[in-house]
Amino acid sequence: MNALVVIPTYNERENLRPLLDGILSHPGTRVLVVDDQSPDGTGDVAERLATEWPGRIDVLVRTGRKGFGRSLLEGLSRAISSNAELVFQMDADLSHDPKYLPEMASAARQADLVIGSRYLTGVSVVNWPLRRVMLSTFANRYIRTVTRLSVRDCTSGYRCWRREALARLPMDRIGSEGYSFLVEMLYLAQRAGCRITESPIIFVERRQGESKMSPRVMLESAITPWRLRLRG
Ligand SMILES: Nc1nc2c(ncn2[C@@H]2O[C@H](COP(=O)(O)OP(=O)(O)OP(=O)(O)O)[C@@H](O)[C@H]2O)c(=O)[nH]1
Ligand SMILES: [Mg+2]
Repeated sequence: MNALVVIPTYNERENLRPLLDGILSHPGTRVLVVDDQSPDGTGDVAERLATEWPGRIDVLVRTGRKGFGRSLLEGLSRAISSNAELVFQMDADLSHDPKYLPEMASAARQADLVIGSRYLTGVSVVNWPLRRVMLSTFANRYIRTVTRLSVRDCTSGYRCWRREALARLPMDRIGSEGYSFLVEMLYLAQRAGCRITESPIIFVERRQGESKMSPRVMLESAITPWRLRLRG
């Protein structure tokens, strides 16, 4: 595997070490941590880990406007100019288990984009209350209906791109900032004719740290599918 894993972080200090150890145990992987100057010192933990894994970890400390979408955009843009064959994106909160990296990488032999999917066989999530399951199921159905995306899990942040395919996307057109960023990227990928496939994962809800879900993010999630559809 020749892969770069991009991870946006905000207040994930407890989660970073087990996550990065898990990823880097796979040969041929490197990590780019994109931290928004987390007040809990996640950036310092990342720097320390970088000295323990020489040449395998880069830390990008952002100084501009904070945000999940902006951070991912900056990280992925940097990944495009790397020499990695595959570019992964994943969350830092241990919801995305690094054990799936090899499976997703092998699925990427036949695809430009592999989604680590929770919805291939029922709903594969651990520790979600029923209302969260219902919200996510509804959100995915809503997105698929409005945008006509064919992927089952449109909001998964665990993805593997072939770098050349990622480089072809018009990422400067992306208007979303929160988690809708994920839907918008998927939409661009489908429009660009990327071969998209899904690979099953079991998603585990975070134990440490806090969710960054806000009313503003929810509103953006409701509007984005319509914006994408109307823009065409
Ligand atoms: N750099 C950066 N990363 C962020 C920001 N907000 C969230 N993240 C990271 O993005 C990933 C996903 O965020 P989460 O808070 O886990 O979102 P979620 O999975 O919808 O919510 P939970 O159910 O609480 O896990 C995590 O790695 C976060 O640390 C941000 O403003 N800046
Ligand atoms: Mg999470």
